[in-house]
Amino acid sequence: MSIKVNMSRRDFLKTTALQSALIKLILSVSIVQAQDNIRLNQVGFYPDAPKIAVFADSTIGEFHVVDAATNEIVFEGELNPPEYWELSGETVSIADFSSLNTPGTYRIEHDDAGQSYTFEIRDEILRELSKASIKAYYFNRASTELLEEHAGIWARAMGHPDDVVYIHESAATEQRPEGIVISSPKGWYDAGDYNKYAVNSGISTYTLLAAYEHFPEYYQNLHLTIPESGNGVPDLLDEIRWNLDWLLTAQDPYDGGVYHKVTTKNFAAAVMPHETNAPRYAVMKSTAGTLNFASVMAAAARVYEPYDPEFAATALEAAEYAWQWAASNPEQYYVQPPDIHTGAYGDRYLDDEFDWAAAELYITTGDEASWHSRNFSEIDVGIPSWHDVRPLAWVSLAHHRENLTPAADTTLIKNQIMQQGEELLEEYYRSPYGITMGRYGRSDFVWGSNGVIGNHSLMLLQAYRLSGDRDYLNAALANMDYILGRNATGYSFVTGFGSKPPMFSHHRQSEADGIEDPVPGIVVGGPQPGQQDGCTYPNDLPANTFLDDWCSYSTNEVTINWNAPMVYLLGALEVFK
Ligand code: G3I
Ligand code: 9MR
Repeated sequence: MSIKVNMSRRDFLKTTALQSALIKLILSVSIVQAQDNIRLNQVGFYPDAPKIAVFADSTIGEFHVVDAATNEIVFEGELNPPEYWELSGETVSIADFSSLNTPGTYRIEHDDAGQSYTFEIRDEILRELSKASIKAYYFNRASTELLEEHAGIWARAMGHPDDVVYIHESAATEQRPEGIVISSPKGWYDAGDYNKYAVNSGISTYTLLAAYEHFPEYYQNLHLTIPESGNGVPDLLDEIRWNLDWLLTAQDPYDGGVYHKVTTKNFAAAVMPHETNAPRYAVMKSTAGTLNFASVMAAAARVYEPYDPEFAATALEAAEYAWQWAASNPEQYYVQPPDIHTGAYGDRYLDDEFDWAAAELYITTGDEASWHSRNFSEIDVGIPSWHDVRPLAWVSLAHHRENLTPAADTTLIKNQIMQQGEELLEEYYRSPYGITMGRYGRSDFVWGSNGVIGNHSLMLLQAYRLSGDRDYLNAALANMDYILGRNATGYSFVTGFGSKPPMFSHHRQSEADGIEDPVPGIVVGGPQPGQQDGCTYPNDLPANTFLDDWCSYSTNEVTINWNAPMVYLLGALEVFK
């Protein structure tokens, strides 16, 4: 661009300002693009752990790592040969700078690709995120106001007292006919929506209980600044209790069956919780909801025993009552009534729910009848999800293997976990991104794919805990890198963490509160090609179909069951790093 010599000073200044703005714009655009093309954990790395960035666009040649404060080159390396990943349609190359282990703040540079976001190397790098991922549950509490001293700028009024919940026609019994009122307060909102679902509560609450059960000392020292902090009970258990208290109210005291959900008839508009006052209903008792309840209560009975034996006894009794109901009603599949339009969590295959509940009851009570009620030598492992809870039975059995009665086959238990771990590890070695997503092909990229990778990691960590082989741990850590930016979209998928986090998640509170930053510590659903919401996506590749937009509830919503494995993973990484 040239400047005309005969222009006035004012015009000259204007032109120069324009030019420099243009130059800045061009520079910033190219930096943004470059940052998007170098995918790495945008939060950072533990000093002694593997450190990897992934370059898009078939990049080759040398890269270097630069100290962000001094601009000094502290590491030089060569990109690995590019490889094609069919699930993202990209050819990517890995930059490995694992041997850089001096704490500091850095960025990566490459002559063609430009520079990455800055990141840190330090001890306890995931500690704040570990806390925030649990605090997310506090932010989703129903039936309470969030005070500024706990919630900061996200303080809000109480929503959904749920002391008036109507028995829906589908749930009517002689003792509790249609339209009578029960009280069913507390609990966490499921997700971006404000309803409470027993099935999804099952896996979510269990996974948090497992985090505590497996790493009690870590959580005894993790302070979350919630209303119960300082009451002598670890904050994580206080938070879980909020949901257990709700779940207990979802059991029909007359027969032990559990309502599938407490819900409005339709999804609320994008308003704050206290701005919705549509009636709430307890809808149909289901075998799936009841068995999830039984499993969680049986596990809770163990975990709360040292802190509140009375509650532990109540939980166990409730679990056994639920089990009995399910045994006499094994095929009450959830059917969405015609006037109810909220989440269905429908599941027509319930063997896994029976397996899981039997395992939890057996572990807690030592009653061999529970073990023998299922044929464990025929039960697979797999990856946990709200509709496949078999693996959770194995997770609990493996953790308790040394205290089981002789009926249990501890070799089988160990082999099952290790086989699952090895299956995932193969993909970690093979994957162009160095992650386990893609082990089960396109089907890893379903609605809630970030929950899928979280649960891959949960299983990898069980294999690590049994074998001590750090490759399993490193694979789980790599999956956390994926969540925090080493993925095909270039986003860190957790609100409030990383340089490019989601800002417009499908979370009603975050959408409605008028605060720029969404409620932090929440992982969004993640890429998947279904496009069930009808939004306009840039492409339909499984690992790339993602939109940071309120519109995108199929990729950008949040839920308690996707955060839970992330909570577990973060705690485990902070313990084992
Ligand atoms: O199981 C099939 C699998 O066999 C098939 O290969 C695959 C191909 O698409 O689909 C699988 O089913 C998917 C199912 O989840 C299980 O993963 C469906 O396509 C998919 O549409 C379905 O999505 C569920 C979604 O609700 C819609 O029902 C999500 O898992 C579930 O997390 C989500 O849950 C919602 C609640 O209903 C309401 N609250 C928010 C929450 C999160 O969005
Ligand atoms: O907001 C709802 C979200 O929480 C659910 O997961 C999703 C799928 O069941 O549905 C969303 O609600 C949408 C509804 O299904 C269709 N109309 C638009 C709603 C979102 O604004």
